[in-house]
Amino acid sequence: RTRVAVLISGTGVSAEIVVVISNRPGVQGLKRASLAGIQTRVVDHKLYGSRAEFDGTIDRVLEEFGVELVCLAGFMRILTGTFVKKWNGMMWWLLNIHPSLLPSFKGVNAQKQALQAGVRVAGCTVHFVAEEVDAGAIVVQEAVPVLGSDTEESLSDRIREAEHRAFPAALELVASGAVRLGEDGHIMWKSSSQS
Ligand code: 3YE
Repeated sequence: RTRVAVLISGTGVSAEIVVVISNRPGVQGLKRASLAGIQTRVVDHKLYGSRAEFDGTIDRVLEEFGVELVCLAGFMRILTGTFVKKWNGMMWWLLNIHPSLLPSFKGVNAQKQALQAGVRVAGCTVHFVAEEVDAGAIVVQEAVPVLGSDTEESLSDRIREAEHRAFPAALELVASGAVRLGEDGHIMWKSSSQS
């Protein structure tokens, strides 16, 4: 089975995980991981003088745990090109979940952006991490309706439920080898697993 690490900044998500790493101490996702018997580490970005040192420390924790697949699940830091190149190469994989149907509404407050744009369909996207934020190859998307009565909170809740299905689905596709990142940065589907 593929050894998975999850990086969080808040509540995180559930999966088959060898370590959960947070850049914020004391967040709910760390408590949930501990309760589930999963090892946790805090790498507090505030204690590092540069992004390279912060990413270097995360890199060492991932190596220590023999991680093969890294999931960014509500992790709010931009990763350096060096880190992305190593972990999103041919040997290891780096996935992010974003609360919009990319390429719409990149960046922070995607749900608020969707409400302000007046779209009737929102959703989430699991993508391979490229150096450019929220621009990597898409693995899974799930759509949800936007209701006339929606607030940022109610829409975020609906999108989060979709995320809890989309992230495990994407993990399975990547860990099983059904889908991989091609040399050109595009998705490659193993023949017959196209869905
Ligand atoms: N890094 C790269 N490419 C990606 N990180 C994430 C996705 C992704 C990535 O596709 N290279 C907003 C982060 C956006 C932001 O400006 N963050 C600040 C810190 C803000 C805070 O700590 O609250 C920063 O300086 O990094 C994960 C999602 C990133 C979301």
